[in-house]
Amino acid sequence: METYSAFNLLRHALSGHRNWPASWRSPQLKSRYDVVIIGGGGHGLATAYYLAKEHGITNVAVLEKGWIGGGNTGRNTAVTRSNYFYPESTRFYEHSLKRYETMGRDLNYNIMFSQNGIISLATSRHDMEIYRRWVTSIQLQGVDCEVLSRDAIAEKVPLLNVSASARYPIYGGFLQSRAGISRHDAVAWAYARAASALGVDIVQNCEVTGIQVSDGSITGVQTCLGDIRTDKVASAVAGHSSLVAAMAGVSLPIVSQCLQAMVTEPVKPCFDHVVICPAVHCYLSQSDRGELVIGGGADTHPSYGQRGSLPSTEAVLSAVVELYPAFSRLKLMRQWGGTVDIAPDSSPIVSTTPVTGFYISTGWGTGGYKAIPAGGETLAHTIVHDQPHPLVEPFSLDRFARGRLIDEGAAAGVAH
Ligand code: FAD
Ligand code: PYC
Repeated sequence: METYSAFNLLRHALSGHRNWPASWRSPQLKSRYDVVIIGGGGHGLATAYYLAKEHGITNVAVLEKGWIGGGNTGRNTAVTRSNYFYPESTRFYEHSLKRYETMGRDLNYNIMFSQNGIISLATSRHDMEIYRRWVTSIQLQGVDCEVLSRDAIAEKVPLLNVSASARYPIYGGFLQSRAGISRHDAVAWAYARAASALGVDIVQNCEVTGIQVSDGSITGVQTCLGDIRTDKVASAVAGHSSLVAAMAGVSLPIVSQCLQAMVTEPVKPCFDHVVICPAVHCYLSQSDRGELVIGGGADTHPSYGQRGSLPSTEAVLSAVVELYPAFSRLKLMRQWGGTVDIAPDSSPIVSTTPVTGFYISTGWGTGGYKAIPAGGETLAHTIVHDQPHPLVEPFSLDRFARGRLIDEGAAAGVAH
């Protein structure tokens, strides 16, 4: 397997980019694996990588019904941050953010991670009160975060309408400066290449159609390419989690909804940070290509559609032009959607299940891109030990029976 080196880059550039080798193998499906992972998004691929890298388990298949990274991993807006409200969430997402900070080196892949910071806007005095407590809670975890005055925000985001007569008056906000954005496809490709190099089979166009359970334990899966025997199956299928878990007889408290995003025509650099305004459900960043990347809230009805409704598009764009009047002159170039998996407390579920050998990674909702490294690492540990990794012990499925919910509705605020 070829790695990216200056020499190879030059060699392929001079030979017209015609002979790039495949980054991962296209293996034949085997009839038996030690672990089968359903879903070739970031979480499935990262789990496979950590199984091989950290635990030496390489007889692993990642089965993807479409193409890898074709689900939410290739459809998100790549915001990566750890400014969550509850300590267990901040701890988990901070671990993930640290993994993002070294991912380029760890996987020898340029994921184009720009840590330009995220600013959350307050549009009322009450928002500011909450933000002050929120920042204190984050700082107590040793994570970078600071309250910003309205003037400080005006300086950092000059195109924001901070006038007192604005429809959404700005009272201030808070900043996490280590937050950032990266190239989402690169994260999927980096994990795929590294996992494949360690022996993991990544099989695309392979839909799982059934899960075999005998006496409460996993015995295999059925796929459109044939049956596989295995004792361990992990589901990492985002918005399709309830459907896949039902194949094993497991019921999940997950609602699938469409979340959309859109980009404008490219313009010169004018927007340095990710800026999020939870009160009006809208966030923006500027891509390296110059496009403004815009997103908002999920559609309010459950759906497996990957397009998003026009009322949601209209709501987010009307908020954008109120907050940034200059952007009303930009043309919208593209819009798309993904099916997100939302748990009642807006927190993830990384867990064993009542079926022995069946594990789930779901509930990532509108915020699981940032969680890919930590999600993969902790799910791999959970699969190997049949016990949750300490970082995800609070995020087990049984929390819904125990009533130990971790309500991150506010921290996931812009989109849930
Ligand atoms: P996915 O990437 O969706 O992968 C699941 C895979 O499972 C899919 O490829 C699918 O084809 C496959 N699959 C499904 N059923 C089967 C089957 N039966 N057999 C085989 N394969 C199957 N998160 C952030 O942190 N920051 C953001 O800025 C952000 N913005 C977002 C914006 C949008 C518009 C959307 C839609 C999401 C956003 N998210 C964001 C959320 C984030 O994208 C997801 O939480 C994350 O990508 C989930 O990764 P995953 O690997 O679990 O799922
Ligand atoms: O999780 O930070 C996030 C996010 C921002 C936009 C969508 N999700």
